[in-house]
Amino acid sequence: MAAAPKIKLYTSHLCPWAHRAHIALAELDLPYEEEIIDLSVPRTPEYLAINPRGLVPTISYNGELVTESGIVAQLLADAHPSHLLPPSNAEGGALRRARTSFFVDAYFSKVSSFSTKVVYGAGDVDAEALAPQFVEAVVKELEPLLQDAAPFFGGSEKLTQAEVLTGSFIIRLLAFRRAGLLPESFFAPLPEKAPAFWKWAQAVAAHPSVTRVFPEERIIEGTKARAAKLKAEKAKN
Ligand SMILES: N[C@@H](CCC(=O)N[C@@H](CS)C(=O)NCC(=O)O)C(=O)O
Repeated sequence: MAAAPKIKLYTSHLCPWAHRAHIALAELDLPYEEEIIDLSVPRTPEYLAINPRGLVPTISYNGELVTESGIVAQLLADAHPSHLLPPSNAEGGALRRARTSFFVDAYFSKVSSFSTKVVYGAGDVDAEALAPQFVEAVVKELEPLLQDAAPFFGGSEKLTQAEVLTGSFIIRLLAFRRAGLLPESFFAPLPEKAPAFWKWAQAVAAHPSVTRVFPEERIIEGTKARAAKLKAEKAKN
């Protein structure tokens, strides 16, 4: 067996993008060291030398620095072929990778903005007007792609790259509901109108690789603080 890679993850446990890397590492059972980057203060020159954009996550993989969560997750999946994502030269692999990418793209380009607007709009957006648009987007864009979920994407019993890339956002969606940051109107129609999505979302949010790094109270506190900051900045302009 090949030696385990030496991995260091520069992360914040509050960040959904960094959370993607944690989910992939958990699912691939890869040991890693982590360094927590405090996002509440300016980045140190040392961290800016590691990631000039100043964002988390960054991964050091056998000494090579890679940034951007989607690319970090891709590197991990490609370096460790597994149930997450087949190699492109495996039978059916290229098509499966395309289906996975399409699902992730559908979530981020067609669905996520409705909930994000409400959560970070700090009361300044009409949540009740956005809720039916969110539900409609879930029904139109995601529900058809989850018909064979078992309970994970593409008929998989185990998490896949689709969940690595969306799971941190799905678990937050449900946590924002519990915290009252998203109204019931976002969720009430889903069990009936998008039963496959609803079942999938519950399974994703309960999976140990998704819950492993998820300090819910701190995340809710941080989300409220960020929304308040954005509101104050808007009031100034
Ligand atoms: N496109 C980036 C986004 C990463 C990102 O926005 N990270 C946030 C935390 S969730 C960050 O590092 N923000 C720096 C800051 O707030 O100053 C990725 O996917 O890795």
